Amino acid sequence: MTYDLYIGDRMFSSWSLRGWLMFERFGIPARTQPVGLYSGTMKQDLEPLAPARLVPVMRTPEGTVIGDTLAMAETLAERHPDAGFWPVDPEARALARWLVAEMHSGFTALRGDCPMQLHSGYTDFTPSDAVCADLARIEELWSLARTRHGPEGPWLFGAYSLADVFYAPVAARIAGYGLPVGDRAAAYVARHLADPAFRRWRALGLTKSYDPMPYAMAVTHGPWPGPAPRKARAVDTGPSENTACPFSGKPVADFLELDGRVFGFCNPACRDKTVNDPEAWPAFMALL
Ligand SMILES: N[C@@H](CCC(=O)N[C@@H](CS)C(=O)NCC(=O)O)C(=O)O
Repeated sequence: MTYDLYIGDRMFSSWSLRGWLMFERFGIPARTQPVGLYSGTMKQDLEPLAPARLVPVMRTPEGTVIGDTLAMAETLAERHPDAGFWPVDPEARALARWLVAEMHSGFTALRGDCPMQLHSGYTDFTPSDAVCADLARIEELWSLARTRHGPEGPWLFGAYSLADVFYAPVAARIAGYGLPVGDRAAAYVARHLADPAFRRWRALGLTKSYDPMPYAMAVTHGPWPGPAPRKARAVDTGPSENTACPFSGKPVADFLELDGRVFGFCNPACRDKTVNDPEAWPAFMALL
């Protein structure tokens, strides 16, 4: 028995990213179940989870359904007290809760004007005064946490915590829209984009294409501002260096090429997420 986690489209669903990081980043196994945020199936996908009406939603191994990221975070922290969800120090923990709560209920200008998209980097987006005010407040909170409780970083309270989970999509917005922040905040944003879990989420998201693109904006698009993935491509045939898929252990049937070497996977989904960012996948990198 394990948890089930219901999520929306990875490229755009900021709350789903938070829900997924709660499991992925703290080593809690979960089966991920897609919900059709843009395909029109959301209502029926969520029907068995009533009264849930938004994503993410989780179901515990015992069958309890919990919606809303704040409730999910507290439930997971309570059920897995040794996983490190919250900082250990009570003062740090109190501030971390404050940061999470303020994120959950605030920054409406940033959230409204800059919907999360993990596809590309916008190069000429001009933030409104209200967005700049949100950014100033976010920098104030980040700086407070770092100065008091996480001076060595790289995360807000030193070690990765729920506070970082809740600000990961904020970092993605700052990067994706090229929003102006100071050096310390920019370094924290870059740390999120380089985080292997965040890269896995994006690599999975890139396996799905959209036409039209949700939230498309009439601004100039550049490359995604995170670390450039190593260049891999899908190829039609093997043979591959490996006979078993690095993810499932099943026989290989789909192939990619990286640096002139061919590797195999048990299905196109395993291959494509790896093509999108090979270094995000430790099981694949172990083959190299
Ligand atoms: N307060 C909720 C927010 C969840 C949320 O707004 N999710 C969005 C996707 S990122 C959603 O389900 N939108 C669908 C809709 O509004 O119909 C949480 O913390 O989980």
